[in-house]
Amino acid sequence: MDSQNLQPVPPFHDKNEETPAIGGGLPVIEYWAEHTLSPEGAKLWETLLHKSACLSCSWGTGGQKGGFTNETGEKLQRCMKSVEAISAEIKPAVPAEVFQQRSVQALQQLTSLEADRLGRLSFPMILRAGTSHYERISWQEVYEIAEKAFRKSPDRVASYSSGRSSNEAAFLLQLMMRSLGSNNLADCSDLCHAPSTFALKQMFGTNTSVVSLESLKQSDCVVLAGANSAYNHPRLMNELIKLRDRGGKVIVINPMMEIGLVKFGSPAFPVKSLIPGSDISSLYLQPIPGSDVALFVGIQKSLIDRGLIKTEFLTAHTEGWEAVVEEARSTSWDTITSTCGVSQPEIEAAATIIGNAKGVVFGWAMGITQHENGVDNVFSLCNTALITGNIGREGAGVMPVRGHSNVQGFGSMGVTTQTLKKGLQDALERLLGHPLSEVKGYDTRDLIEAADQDKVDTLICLGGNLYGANPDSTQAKRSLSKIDTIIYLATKPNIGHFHGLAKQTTIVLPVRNRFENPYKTTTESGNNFVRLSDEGETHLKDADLIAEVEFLTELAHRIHGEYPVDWRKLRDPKFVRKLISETVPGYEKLGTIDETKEEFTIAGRILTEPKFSTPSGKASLVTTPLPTLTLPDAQSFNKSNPKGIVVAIMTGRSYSQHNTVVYKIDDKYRGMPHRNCILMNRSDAEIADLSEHQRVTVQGDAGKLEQVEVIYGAVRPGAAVMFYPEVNVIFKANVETRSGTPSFKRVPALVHA
Ligand SMILES: Nc1nc2c(c(=O)[nH]1)N[C@H]1C(S)=C(S)[C@@H](COP(=O)(O)OP(=O)(O)OC[C@H]3O[C@@H](n4cnc5c(=O)[nH]c(N)nc54)[C@H](O)[C@@H]3O)O[C@H]1N2
Ligand SMILES: Nc1nc2c(c(=O)[nH]1)N[C@H]1C(S)=C(S)[C@@H](COP(=O)(O)OP(=O)(O)OC[C@H]3O[C@@H](n4cnc5c(=O)[nH]c(N)nc54)[C@H](O)[C@@H]3O)O[C@H]1N2
Ligand code: SF4
Ligand SMILES: [Mo]
Repeated sequence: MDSQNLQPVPPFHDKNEETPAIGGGLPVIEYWAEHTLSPEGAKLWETLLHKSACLSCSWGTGGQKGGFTNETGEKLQRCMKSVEAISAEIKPAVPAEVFQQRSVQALQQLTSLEADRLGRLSFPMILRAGTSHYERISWQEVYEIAEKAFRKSPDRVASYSSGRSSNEAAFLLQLMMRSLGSNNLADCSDLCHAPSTFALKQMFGTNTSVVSLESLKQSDCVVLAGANSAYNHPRLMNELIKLRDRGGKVIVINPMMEIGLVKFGSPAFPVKSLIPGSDISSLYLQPIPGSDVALFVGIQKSLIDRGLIKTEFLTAHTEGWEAVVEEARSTSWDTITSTCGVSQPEIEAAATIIGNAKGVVFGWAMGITQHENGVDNVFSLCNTALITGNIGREGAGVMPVRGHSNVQGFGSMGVTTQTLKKGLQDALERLLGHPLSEVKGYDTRDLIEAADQDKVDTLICLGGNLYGANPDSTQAKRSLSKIDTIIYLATKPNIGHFHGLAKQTTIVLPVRNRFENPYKTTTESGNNFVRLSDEGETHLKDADLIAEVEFLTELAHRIHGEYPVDWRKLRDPKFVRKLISETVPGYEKLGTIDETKEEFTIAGRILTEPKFSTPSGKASLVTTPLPTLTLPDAQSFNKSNPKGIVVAIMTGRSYSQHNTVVYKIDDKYRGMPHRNCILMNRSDAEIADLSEHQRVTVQGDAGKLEQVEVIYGAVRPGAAVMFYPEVNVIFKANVETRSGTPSFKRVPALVHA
């Protein structure tokens, strides 16, 4: 196969002058140099070389093979995001005077970046009702308050978690909650890949990627939909570069032309790639936000029309395929192209590549999941994999590209409100000595809604920023203020600690991060690989930090005594690992990892033959209705002065942030100079009589942002890009009903002068 690009440039490529010609490239090296040669450099190197898993994304790097090595033993696999994350963690402590002198009201004025730059949290603190300042508190009092707060009816206590903590902490959290009889285990994955988990379970009986890194290396085509991996999973780019080198093809599906998905300069290939950049996309399709189902049905139709589907495979190993094929056949090209905004020849070009490839891996992230029909999006993508027989063998499959470095581990450990895998549920019930509560727990959105209705008394947050991550910041703040007690465990202050305040008592507890724990911990990557992180030390002198496992076991002991386990013994996570190995299917090897140090791929996850964990052993295809995508008119936002243009905003990450934590204000790779920008197509701006750099108002259904700078960029007309968490103030939660995930990628808003 020749490796030429089918398109010289993507259709909507009209970028602004500030956008560089390639993603990655020299700025990455400059960042490395700037940080590793700075005064913090020594500590940074020490941490990079420490045997622990990278803090940042789910691609997974580091662990026992050392800081720069991936699971297949390849070197130079540590990216700049990793340096960014470490650099934020090795900052000095927030000086005690900051909290003595600044009232909470003053702290609320801080931006996300300013809150993070305060430094590391280093002592437990409390904000009591009727007071204005956080004050230091003893651990003794923390435990007393927490124990009392958890002695409530199980339906009125809840947890929220973010995927940076260890498997051990995650397992303990859910066991503590389920021992209470509560299933209220909200998790950041509810806002993220929950639609993938839901759809994969229904289709394949599994919750995660079925592709290993090894297997990805054998594919000759990758379809990357709704994922800006050049920024968010940079080491995945090395795999795409190598795939192009071996003659393979990459199809990118994204309404925005992300420069790093067109050409990427990777430091792993200093000579051939770093400066000139390597070609990534062979074909770049730019659908209307939220229309991926139509695009995939179009690809299926074209495959069917040209006899490129694998009927034998479908008959032998799947169910429900006839209806999917019939649906694609009977949907007209007009309906397809007008729904997704991609032309028939472009769709056919994609089908030709997929249909002729030897092995296709379909990868996706938030552009697919964060929609009102996110589950259908995943269904339609997986249907496409199935009808072409691209599953159940090496070099092919479906690969959700996950978020946080251990978000997938949280799911495996049972931190979820979705139905548990049978094996896990049975094991937990044996442990507890009775069936798990059948009450559906609160996922993240349910939690906010329940709190808003005064139904929650106590909340524990293991990391994250529940306030900042949710839509409708005004509602999030109001809801949290109706909860009596909130306990935040965190490494660093964030805007959630200042805005997400409880009615009576808000406690913020400083925890050790992954490379500072006094014991070993484990994490699970998006590729189903379990990594072991060594114990380490903190650089913070005189700090009163706690290890998450220590806090959770002590709290659980106070609440539950010795039921159903000896919690204090579990303070040594070696014993938690034993318990996990006996409870979580596929995790058997965790029981001996302390002796063997052997990191492993979780049993039963990677599909190398078409045998599925569904009741019938076959994969199910599911029909996917095409979405009807309309935007409200200007009048519905502004009755008196309906001027301007209504666009669908894709809210997400800038180049320099990790979720709600902002590291730098600009986004060099999209040419956006600061956070308060809206990137839009020039033609849309002109229709609305707006010009580049003009300051405008962006009005959503929950609020507005003012003085927003218009930046022209390579996004298709009708779509726009803005950054969270700031943008979360303007829109209400519009939730995908099966998974609970908000539609962050199609936020209708009026842009006007
Ligand atoms: N550096 C860094 N790395 C991270 C994170 C971070 O914040 N910073 N966050 C981590 C987490 S928790 C997550 S979940 C992942 C997120 O990783 P991504 O999902 O890659 O991140 P997003 O910024 O949400 O952007 C998704 C992409 O989807 C595209 N998109 C939007 N709408 C649509 C659509 O309707 N269809 C299609 N096909 N595409 C669409 C957007 O243009 C954007 O390029 O990254 C993880 N890694
Ligand atoms: N508009 C919009 N909103 C979104 C999204 C979007 O694309 N658009 N994306 C959504 C997605 S995909 C996600 S995953 C969520 C992210 O939501 P969250 O996971 O809730 O938020 P983060 O910003 O990742 O949380 C960062 C905080 O975690 C704490 N932390 C870091 N490391 C540790 C640790 O080791 N232990 C503990 N206890 N705490 C630690 C630090 O205090 C830090 O401030 O946001 C969602 N919200
Ligand atoms: S790709 Fe992800 S896991 Fe690998 S070094 Fe970069 S941030 Fe860390
Ligand atoms: Mo995420």
